[in-house]
Amino acid sequence: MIRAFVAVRLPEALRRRLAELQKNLKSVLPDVRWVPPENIHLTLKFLGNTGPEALPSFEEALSAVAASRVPFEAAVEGIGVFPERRRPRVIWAGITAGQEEIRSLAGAVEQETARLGIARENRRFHPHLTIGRFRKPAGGIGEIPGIDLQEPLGSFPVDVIGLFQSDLRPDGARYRLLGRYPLAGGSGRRAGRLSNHNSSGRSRRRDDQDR
Ligand code: 2AM
Repeated sequence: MIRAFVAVRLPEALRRRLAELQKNLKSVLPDVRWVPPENIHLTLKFLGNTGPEALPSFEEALSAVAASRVPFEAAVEGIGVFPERRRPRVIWAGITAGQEEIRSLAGAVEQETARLGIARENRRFHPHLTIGRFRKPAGGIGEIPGIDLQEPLGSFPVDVIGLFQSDLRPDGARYRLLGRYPLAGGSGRRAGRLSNHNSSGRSRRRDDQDR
């Protein structure tokens, strides 16, 4: 079985900025397992376990969704937690500009993958970049001293969606890019700048299983 998800990769400069943020947070949040910067991504849809024979239909669905969409830029700003400040489990960097476009893109991915038998999320989709996961319930994030929680962190182009495989290994999860689908601006409207993102890297095993 292949554990698969649909996500957008981040440019190197933004990853470096997020790594800096993680470094600053480390001293005040010792009980967080930080996602290796090369593994930080914007998840659009978690597909779960699927047989390899299903991949061509996912590829077809994703390229159809992407082909009809116009690229855009997403801004990353501030940090927050899931599920709530009182008992944080996941710490993330937020998305400001581009949030509605991401929601719409994720909605289209969800609709097309639902046709292929993938369960819909019952939670409202909240675009975010997971940067760490708490090992155990911790205090409120609003209490972190010396960190500007609303800091602008950069931006990234949403111009390609990726189909990823997550291999759970004893030393962490490894993400592998199975296919990339450029947002081709099918409506003929203004297209944003395009860039390529490579994929490789790992995150810790339990990171991948927490949500
Ligand atoms: P997140 O880190 O963006 O919050 C690959 O495992 C990605 O799929 C993870 O980055 C995680 O999203 C998301 N994911 C993992 N397990 C999940 C689950 N059970 N339900 C929903 N999303 C999940």
